[in-house]
Amino acid sequence: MQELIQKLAKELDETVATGKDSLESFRLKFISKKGVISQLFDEFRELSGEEKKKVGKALNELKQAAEAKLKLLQESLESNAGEGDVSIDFTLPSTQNKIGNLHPLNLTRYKIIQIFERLGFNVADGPEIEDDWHNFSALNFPENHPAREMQDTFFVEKGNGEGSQDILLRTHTSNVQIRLMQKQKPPIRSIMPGRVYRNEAISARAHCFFHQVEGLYVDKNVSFADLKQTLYHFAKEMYGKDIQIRFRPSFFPFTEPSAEIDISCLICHGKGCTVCKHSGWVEIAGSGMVHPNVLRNCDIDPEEFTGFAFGMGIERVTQLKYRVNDLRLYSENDIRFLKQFKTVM
Ligand code: 2NL
Repeated sequence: MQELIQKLAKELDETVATGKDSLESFRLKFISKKGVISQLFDEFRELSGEEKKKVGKALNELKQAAEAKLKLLQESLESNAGEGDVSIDFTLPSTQNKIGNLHPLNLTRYKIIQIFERLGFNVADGPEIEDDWHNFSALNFPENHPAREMQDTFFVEKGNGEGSQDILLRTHTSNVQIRLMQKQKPPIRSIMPGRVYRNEAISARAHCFFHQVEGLYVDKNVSFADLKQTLYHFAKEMYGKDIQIRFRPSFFPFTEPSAEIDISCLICHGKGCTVCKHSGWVEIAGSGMVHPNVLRNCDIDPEEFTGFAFGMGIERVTQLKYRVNDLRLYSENDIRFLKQFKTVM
């Protein structure tokens, strides 16, 4: 029995607990009613007086040592809680950082800005909530123009018709050009990208907000030839050198003469398809020579200076470049749509 006590004392000494399970098996083996120490006490009771003297002390020491060890193991396990218990599998693949990409409208906007910056245009910005004068009157819109109706424009505040003006969500970025011409005299060569608002029912082809880039070049001797060459250069940079463009006479209150700009259809290369409605051409921008009244409204003498201006929809330019066939996709935040532009640029 003495030998067994010694052997158990050694084993007890060497025990380390690596978790709740090993602590429990230690308890079962040494401390519990059916454990080895309890068994030894049963056997001890059967021994003769002489023999009891020999092993009694050692057996009591073993029991105390076992109880002390259990306490020690419990404490060390508690202080390591959350560490010793958690097993980390270093062979698992790491969590991937998902890298996003630019929104297609931003891709197009940056591309447009890049093209015009190389031609010496800078970027100007202005308010989206605007007064009637900067959005309509200064741009030579007549008093009764339909764009000034509630059906077409979102009004924020109604003016009283005397001192105060209507306040509205801008319907184009031309308000920025007006503000620029008021504070900066020619030469002016700027583009104005930004969000604009129209009171439209939302569908695949119309939305109540969209994005525009307008451009303005005012200086001495700016001609329609400058306008044509600038936009031809833009079309080639945007869609490739084989693109063709054409100017169609049009009307805007703020330009005279005015022209709509078409590019040759990128889908069918002029043969005729549903995108170009079998005409071979698709509209990309509006343009013209700045109306003398607009220059006068900004205190620029139309006898001394002339200018051209143009405006294009960023959604439209994007649609033709990447064949997006529904305007709503741009603002639905559907990741399946957005991530398709990852490889662009
Ligand atoms: C279109 C047409 C256009 C302009 C915008 C402009 C601005 C000033 C003076 C004269 Cl301050 N013109 N902007 C000129 C012609 C067309 O936009 O269809 N945009 C999507």
